[in-house]
Amino acid sequence: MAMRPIKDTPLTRDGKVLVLAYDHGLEHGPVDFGAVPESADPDHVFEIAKHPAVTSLAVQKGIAEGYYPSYADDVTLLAKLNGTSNLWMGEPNSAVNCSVEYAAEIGADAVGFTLYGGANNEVGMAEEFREIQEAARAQGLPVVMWSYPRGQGVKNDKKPKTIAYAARQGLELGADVSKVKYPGSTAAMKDVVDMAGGMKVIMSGGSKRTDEAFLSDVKGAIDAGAAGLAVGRNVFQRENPEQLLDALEQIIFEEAPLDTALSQLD
Ligand code: FBP
Repeated sequence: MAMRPIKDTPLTRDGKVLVLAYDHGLEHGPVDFGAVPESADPDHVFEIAKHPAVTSLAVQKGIAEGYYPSYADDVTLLAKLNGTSNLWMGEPNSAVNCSVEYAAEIGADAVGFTLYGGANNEVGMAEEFREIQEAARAQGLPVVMWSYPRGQGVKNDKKPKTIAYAARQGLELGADVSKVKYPGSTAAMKDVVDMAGGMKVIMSGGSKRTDEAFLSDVKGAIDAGAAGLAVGRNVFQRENPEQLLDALEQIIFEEAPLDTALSQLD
């Protein structure tokens, strides 16, 4: 199936995507930096993002404003335009905290937006997405949807059919890339990709697990036709993130077998 024509740079390399996600300080809080304390320092993660496997770094506005100027020559910026904290205990919802125009002004090459399908405020988030998607088209910036069914309308957000629906929401609402949870197998991920009509689907990294467990999910997603991955904790919670990025580069860009990628790791 033909991929929809989004420009091959800056968000992609050879049509593939590896987003290094670093919005966890807002979304989850300091707990995500406990395993590797340096990871609380944005400079540490911007340095990791210079790895050639990383096609963009996703951050919130404040991190982009404060740190991106020093890395603009080496890192592609994906500005996350909405976000929420773990302190919020209501239905899943996400405040828009940056406009497309301001993101472009501070150097963004692409924009990202979380849609919680199934949440009480899904309608509001979808309307915000409309504004963002149309403004991004006007600026020529690709749009990545964090498509996460969650909330009162969703009994099980890991169900393959729910994840396929999430990818389809991205296609229907005009995203260039939808980032979805991995449904647990290559066959289920293939159904998700098939439902996306040629829009790029990328797998969400999830909480940190062993090298083998994580890379085998990534390999399963790539074998299913996913365009790549958005990953945070499985990279910055490792003592040697570069080594894991080497392995991801082999799986995503070189289509290497899992064993080959695993054999490079300590
Ligand atoms: P991870 O690879 O760490 O899961 O990061 C990807 C991401 O989408 C982040 O952008 C975001 O902060 C986080 O996952 C959301 O995780 P959760 O689904 O646990 O709220």
